[in-house]
Amino acid sequence: MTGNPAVTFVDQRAIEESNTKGRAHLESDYQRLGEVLDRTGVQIDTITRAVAAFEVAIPSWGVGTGGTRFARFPMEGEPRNVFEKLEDCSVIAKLTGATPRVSLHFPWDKTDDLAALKACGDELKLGFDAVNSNTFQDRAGQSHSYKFGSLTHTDASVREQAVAHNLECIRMGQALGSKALTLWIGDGANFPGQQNFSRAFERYLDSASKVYAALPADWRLLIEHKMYEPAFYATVIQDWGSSLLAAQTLGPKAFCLVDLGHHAPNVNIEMIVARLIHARRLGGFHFNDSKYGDDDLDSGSIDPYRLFLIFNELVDATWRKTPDLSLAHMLDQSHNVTDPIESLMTSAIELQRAYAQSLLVDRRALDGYQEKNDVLMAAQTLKRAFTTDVQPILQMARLRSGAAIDPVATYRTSGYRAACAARRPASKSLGGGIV
Ligand code: LRH
Ligand code: MN
Repeated sequence: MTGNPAVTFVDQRAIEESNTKGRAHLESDYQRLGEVLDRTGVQIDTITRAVAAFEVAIPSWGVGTGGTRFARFPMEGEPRNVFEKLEDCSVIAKLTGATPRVSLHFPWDKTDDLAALKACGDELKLGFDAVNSNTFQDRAGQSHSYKFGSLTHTDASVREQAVAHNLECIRMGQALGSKALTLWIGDGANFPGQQNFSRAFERYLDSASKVYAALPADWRLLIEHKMYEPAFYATVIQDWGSSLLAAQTLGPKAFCLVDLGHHAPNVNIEMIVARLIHARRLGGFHFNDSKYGDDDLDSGSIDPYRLFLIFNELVDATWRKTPDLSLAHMLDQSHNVTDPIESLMTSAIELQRAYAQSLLVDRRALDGYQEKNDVLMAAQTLKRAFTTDVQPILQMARLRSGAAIDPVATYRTSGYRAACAARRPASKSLGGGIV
């Protein structure tokens, strides 16, 4: 791994050097916030420890420049294979201290040498979170097309091909130490009449039960619903209801994964989260933000209050002692106009911000206001937490875990991107598409 810019350009020395500049201001900001929170009975170090323990997985497909169906504008030093993607992920992990695992996508990250990939992860201190299958694209040499669906295709041989691919993903994930398979399929219809909704759902359950049966004992299946795209009239797993029905039908290892961008604008996602927690079937998230469709924008960049309200439901569930709530937090974003490393770092931090603010909610007071229908004070109790500037807590959590007080400044000073540009010839592909 010598000459690996992730190791040479972004090392502990570079981080400590940049932290020296910001440490003094941070300590006084932190002390001041500590005094303010102390007045409300909150120990600032308790929040900082919780934030430092918060982890979110990086999508391997997010470190390359993303695009739309119209175009993709590659940037210099793009990762060309899964090994270079891991290098970039390790830079994000070192500078934020919050992203120790990577979520891979097959066959985009397929390699013949899984042992080398595992060794690369170990060398870069990266683990492997949920693996993602892909039966929404055809690839060279594939016997059957997924044009009219995959796990729900009317042709059994196409369904078998899709099931086999998912079993292959489980096998590869096992070799890497992953413990979950994220199952998102684009199957659906573009026109009324094109598909029988019930038969398609039954075919889904039948195929998914074969994938479920292949899950190792300690694995989970994360079912990801999506309102539309690539199907533009009906999607087989279109909403949380279809996902929950499927999870409850498949078995106790099946859970629902909530991708924030997979809902119509203004849908109350925090309510969906509360319902899936009630059903004991909330398995995890694909965090991003959006204004219109599945825009896959940076988390917290459009509607940070919505992100806060989602974390508020998670913290409230813990407050209400909801049993065995273990969630797979992952980012799922497409970076079309920013440096993906910078976007993924700031997005991980926006999740920590929403989490820290949710921990500041005075839940005893909130319970009281809700019981007494003191609507205004109930709403104000949430707003007070959301409007608390927790920046010193986020920075102190990074400083205390050996990460960078200011990850973006440290990254830019490191010259990592330029080093990658010198080492990784620019990719020629200008076509459209998310990767
Ligand atoms: C579908 C999705 C899914 C991934 C893909 C890259 O929109 O959110 O999670 O497989 O994006
Ligand atoms: Mn997703």
